[in-house]
Amino acid sequence: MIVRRVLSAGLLAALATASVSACGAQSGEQPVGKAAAPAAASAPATTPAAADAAPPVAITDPWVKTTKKGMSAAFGTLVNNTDSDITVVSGASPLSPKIELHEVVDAKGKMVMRPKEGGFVIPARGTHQLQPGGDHIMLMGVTEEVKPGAQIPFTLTLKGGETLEFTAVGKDFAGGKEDYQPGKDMNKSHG
Ligand SMILES: [Cu+2]
Repeated sequence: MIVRRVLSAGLLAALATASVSACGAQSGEQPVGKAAAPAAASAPATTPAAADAAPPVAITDPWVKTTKKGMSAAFGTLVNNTDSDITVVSGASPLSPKIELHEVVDAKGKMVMRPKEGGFVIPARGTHQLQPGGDHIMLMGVTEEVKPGAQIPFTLTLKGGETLEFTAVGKDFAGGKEDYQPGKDMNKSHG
């Protein structure tokens, strides 16, 4: 009996030693694990499965310029996650019965905005910026005041008939006072 107890104690000691060794080995392997992690994290972005999971088109940081009523504009960064160009042909929002896709052009030294012929083209695997002084979603007749933080739903329609729905946030913006100047391009053809 006594001998067996001694043996048991010896086994326990051996097991304890083995555990410590195992812990030491694990912590020693950690740098390898950390090195492997970024590779594993970046891998999904290039796999077909992840590409299928990503929405074909999206918009990041969408916002609407605050206004009492009348005209305003919505901005954001359009993102194309596909291998083909995507064209946005129209926009809609309950905030404004009439919405146009606008660009800002230099007309004899004066920046004016006008409907963008053909809509917004988002290049394959690229982005298209909508920003003050550039392309924007023009709200022609805002029906209610847009305050900072307001949540405004929008729907953009793509050339193929698909839609992109998003919510833009009301945001104060002092600049971007482009003159609205109906030009020759201003007709019913795109309405
Ligand atoms: Cu405009």
